[in-house]
Amino acid sequence: LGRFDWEDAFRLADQLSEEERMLADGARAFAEEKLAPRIIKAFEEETVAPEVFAEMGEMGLLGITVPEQYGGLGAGYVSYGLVAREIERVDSGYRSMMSVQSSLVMYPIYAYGSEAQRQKYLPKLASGEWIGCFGLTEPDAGSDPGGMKTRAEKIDGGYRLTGSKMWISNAPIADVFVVWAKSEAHGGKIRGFVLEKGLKGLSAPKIGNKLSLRASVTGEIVLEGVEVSEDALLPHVEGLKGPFGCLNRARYGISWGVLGAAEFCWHAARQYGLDRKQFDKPIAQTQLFQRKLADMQTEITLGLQGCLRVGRLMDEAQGAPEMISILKRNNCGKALDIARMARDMHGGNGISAEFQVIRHMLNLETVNTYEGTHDVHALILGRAQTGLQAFF
Ligand code: TGC
Ligand code: FAD
Repeated sequence: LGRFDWEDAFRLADQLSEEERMLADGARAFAEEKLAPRIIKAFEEETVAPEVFAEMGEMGLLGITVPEQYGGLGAGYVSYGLVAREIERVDSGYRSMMSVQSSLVMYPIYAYGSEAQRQKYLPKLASGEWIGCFGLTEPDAGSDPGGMKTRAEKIDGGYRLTGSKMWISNAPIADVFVVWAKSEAHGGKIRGFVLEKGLKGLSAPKIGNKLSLRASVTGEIVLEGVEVSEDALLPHVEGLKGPFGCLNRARYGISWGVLGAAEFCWHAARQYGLDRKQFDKPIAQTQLFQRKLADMQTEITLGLQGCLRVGRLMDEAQGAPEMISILKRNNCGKALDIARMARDMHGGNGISAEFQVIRHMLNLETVNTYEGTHDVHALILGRAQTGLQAFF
C-alpha cells in the first residue's frame, strides 16, 4: 500500500520534474519572505507596492514562459501554474500583478509583436523595471468585450486612440499599456496597441475603495485622442482572438493560483480546529468539522490534478480554451466556497484581519468575476457541448 500525505493526497510533487519542484520551492520561499510580511498592512491600507515587480523579476517570476533571449525563463506552463499557486497562497492581488505582467502584457508582445517591440519591452518587463497593464474591459463592455467603443483612427504615420477602459489591474502605476481598440483602418477589427506612460491624452486614474484585491491597484485608462506612431500597433494579430489568446494563459494561471489561496484557508481552518476547544474537546474532533476538511481536501486535490493535466497539454501545444474554462470556473468557484467555509470554521475570529481567511474570501470574489465570470465560462462550455449560442 502507498503512503498518504494529507497535504498532497495525490502526490502532485511526485509528478513534477526536479526543475519544476525547485522553481515552486523558490517561489514559495520568496512569497513567505517578501510578500507575506507585507500583506496584512497592504490590504488594510489599500496600498500597492510597485517594488514587488522588481523583486519578482529578480527571482525570475515574470514572463516564465517567455524565451530567455527576451529576459524570460523559457520554462513551461506547469512551472507558470506552480508559481501562481505559491504567490496566491499569500494573496490574490500579488498573483494578479504577476499574471497581468506575464500573460497579458509580455505574452501579447512576444506572440503578436514585431522583433523591435519584443526587444524594446520584454527585457524591462521581465526584470520588473517596467510595469504593464492590459486594457480590454470598458464601462459598457465587460463580459462582451466585442461591444467595446474604443476606436483607433488612422492619422498620418500612425493612429489616434479615443475611448476608456475600466477595472484595469496595475493601470495607475503602469509604464506600458497593452490596449485593444476597434481600428477603422482594419475594417473595424479589434487590434492591439502598445502605449507608454506619459503620452499626451493618456491617463490612468485609480479606482479607490475596493473591498477586494486591495493590495493590487486597479484603475481606468482614459484615451483622449492619444496619438501613436505606426510601431505601436501589434502587427501579428487581429480580432478578438488577440486578447483571448492572452486570456487563455492568464485564466489557466488563475486556476492554479486560486487553489493556493484555498490551500491557505484549508490549512488555517484545520489548525484552528486543532487548537480551539469547545465542549471540552478540539472542534476538529467533531464530525461536522471533519466533513468540511474532507470536502476542502477533495476539491483542492482534484482541482490541482486537473491543472497539472491541462498544463502538460499546454506544454505540448494541445491545450484547448474549453479545458481552461472548466478549470477557471471550477477552481475559482470551489476556492471561494472553501474560503467562505474556512471563515465560518474560525467562528468570530474568522472576521479578523489577523486570521486572514476573510481577506482571501474577499479577494476570491473578484477572481471569480474577472477573466470571464463563473457564468460566462458555463456558457462557453454549454456552447461547446450543444453547439448553441446562449450569450445573446
Ligand atoms: P466569439 O464569437 O466566441 O469569438 C470571437 C473570436 O475570438 C475567438 N476566440 C478565441 N480565440 C482564442 N482563445 C479563446 N478562448 C477564444 N474565444 C473566442 C473566436 O474563435 C473568434 O475568432 P474569429 O477569428 O472567428 O473572429 O466571441 P463572443 O463575442 O461571442 O464572446 C463570447 C465570450 C463570452 C466567450 C467572451 O466574450 C468572453 O470570454 N467574455 C469574458 C470577457 C473576459 O474574460 N474579460 C477579461 C478581461 S481581462 C481581465 O479580467 C484581467 S484580470 C487579470 C488579473 O488582474 O489577474
Ligand atoms: P458584466 O459583464 O456586466 O456581468 C454582470 C453579471 O451578469 C455577471 O454575473 C455575469 O456573469 C452576468 N452576465 C453577463 N452576460 C451574461 C449572459 N450573456 N448570460 C448570463 N449572464 C450574464 N479587465 C481588463 O481588461 N483588464 C484588467 O486588468 C482587469 N482587471 C480587473 C481587476 C479587478 C479588481 C476587477 C474587479 C475586474 C478587472 N477586469 C479587468 C474586468 C473584468 O474582466 C470584468 O469585471 C469581467 O469581465 C466582468 O465584466 P463586468 O464587470 O462588466 O460584468
